[in-house]
Amino acid sequence: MKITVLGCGALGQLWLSALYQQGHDVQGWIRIPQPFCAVNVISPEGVAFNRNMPTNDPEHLAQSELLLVTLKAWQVSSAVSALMPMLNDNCTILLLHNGMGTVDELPANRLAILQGATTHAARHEGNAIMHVASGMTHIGPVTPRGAAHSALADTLHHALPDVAWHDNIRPSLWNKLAVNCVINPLTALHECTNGDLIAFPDQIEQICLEVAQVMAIEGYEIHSESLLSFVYQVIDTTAANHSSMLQDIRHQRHTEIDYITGYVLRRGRKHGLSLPVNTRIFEQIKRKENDYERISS
Ligand code: KPL
Repeated sequence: MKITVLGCGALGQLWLSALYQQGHDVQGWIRIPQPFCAVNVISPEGVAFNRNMPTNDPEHLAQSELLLVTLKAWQVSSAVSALMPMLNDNCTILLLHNGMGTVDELPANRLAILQGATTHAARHEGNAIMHVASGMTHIGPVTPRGAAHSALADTLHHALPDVAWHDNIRPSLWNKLAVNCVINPLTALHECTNGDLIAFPDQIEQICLEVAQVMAIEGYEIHSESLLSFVYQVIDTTAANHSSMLQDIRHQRHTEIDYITGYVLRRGRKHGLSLPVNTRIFEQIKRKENDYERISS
């Protein structure tokens, strides 16, 4: 399959290496064009993949059957909108990022768009990407034309298992969103690992209750206790992780808060819900972000 991977960070390199090793014709796409990008991934078993992969070939992009988007949520709409006119009608776009709401920011288009949520954990260590833990990727359509693309789950599963297809992906996206609403801002505010969050059960419960309220009013069958136990399960399985938001704050990068807690607040506001706990957390993260973004601008 001819594939372009947009974004060559940790998750992008993971997919580039996995798809290449599965025999796909794959290139990367990066913001500042270069003839190639160095892909250097160490598997959970310690096996290294090290190779220069081609990047930013417009002909390859025009013929791609899949555009796999591994950017941060806030980078998605401008980067994907810029590439859309160059894609062929049969190209499927798969968005893999934390949070929700990016698909609503894309211009009206003719393309099949899928979104996914993944639990693979990968992080930069020096020049290498450590694939710290294998995980599960759930994908499914977020535009009507996406519904016909379930076979893609098999293709991706062979490259980087496990991948599961969902005709209705939204419940999985909301469950992951709830996890990110708890773990990401709390680890950034308390400056702790995911596992250390068990010291803050009240905050965890209050965040979950509010997210469950929004989910229920949006029409998802949800019990706040099962959401809470799902969140604790992820806290447990990722206990040693430094969440992506904690890393973003530590490196003074823009965070994904607008698409995580911010998305829940926007949906809640639409239904007239006030969500005081998530509102306060959103403002605390924004304040941290604004502090360093103001200094650097
Ligand atoms: O998605 C994550 C992130 O850090 O962004 C979790 C699931 C919280 C794992 O750290």
